[in-house]
Amino acid sequence: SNTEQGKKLAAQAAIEYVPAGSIVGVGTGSTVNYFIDELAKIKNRIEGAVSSSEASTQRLKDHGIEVFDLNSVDSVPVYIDGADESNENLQLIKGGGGALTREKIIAQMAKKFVCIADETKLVDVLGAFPLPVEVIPMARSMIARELVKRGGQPVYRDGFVTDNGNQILDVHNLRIMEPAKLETELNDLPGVVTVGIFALRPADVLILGTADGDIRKIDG
Ligand code: DER
Repeated sequence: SNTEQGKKLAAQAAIEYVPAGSIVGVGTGSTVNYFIDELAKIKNRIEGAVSSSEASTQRLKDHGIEVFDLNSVDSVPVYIDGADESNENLQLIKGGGGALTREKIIAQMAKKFVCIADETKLVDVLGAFPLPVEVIPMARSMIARELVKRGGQPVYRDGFVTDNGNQILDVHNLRIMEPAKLETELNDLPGVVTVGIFALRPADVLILGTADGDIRKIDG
């Protein structure tokens, strides 16, 4: 499909941001899976990777790429990850794949966060994609009520447990006009582990693959 083509193009273009000899930060999702396959072609030029999910870790290992514990590195030169939505300011909605917490941890460490996506992910206003919020199980209903107060329609991702043993609320019906403000507000609620808004630390570069076979780059 056109979006798969766009994802692959963006993933291929991201390789140029990988410094030789580096430990590469790797995100999660179908677009990142294309990136991992591209990274494997240059694996003798890199030291290894740090990963935001068990799924990406397994894929990297299957390609013979060494995966390091994040605690064993003191910096991450580049982090490559997808997004569910991005606005023009490279503020993102992430977490569709449920890996938002570890993704946000590595993004925080990364010197350069390169987001890869097909062009359909670029939107004017964030929120058409339901906002993932990772929560401590006992706080789920309390946080859901807080989200309703803010105009959201939270849906429990029933049966899903994150790599960290927590649960996810997907919040529908939000139009996020001030992403950093909402991220900060929700961060402060007891029981919220991670908010799938990446605005306080947005991407540095957004690479979009288009349906007609081009790529478009937006610098933060
Ligand atoms: O869950 C995530 O944050 C993923 O990065 C997601 O936002 C993008 O997944 P996709 O590349 O499969 O669309």
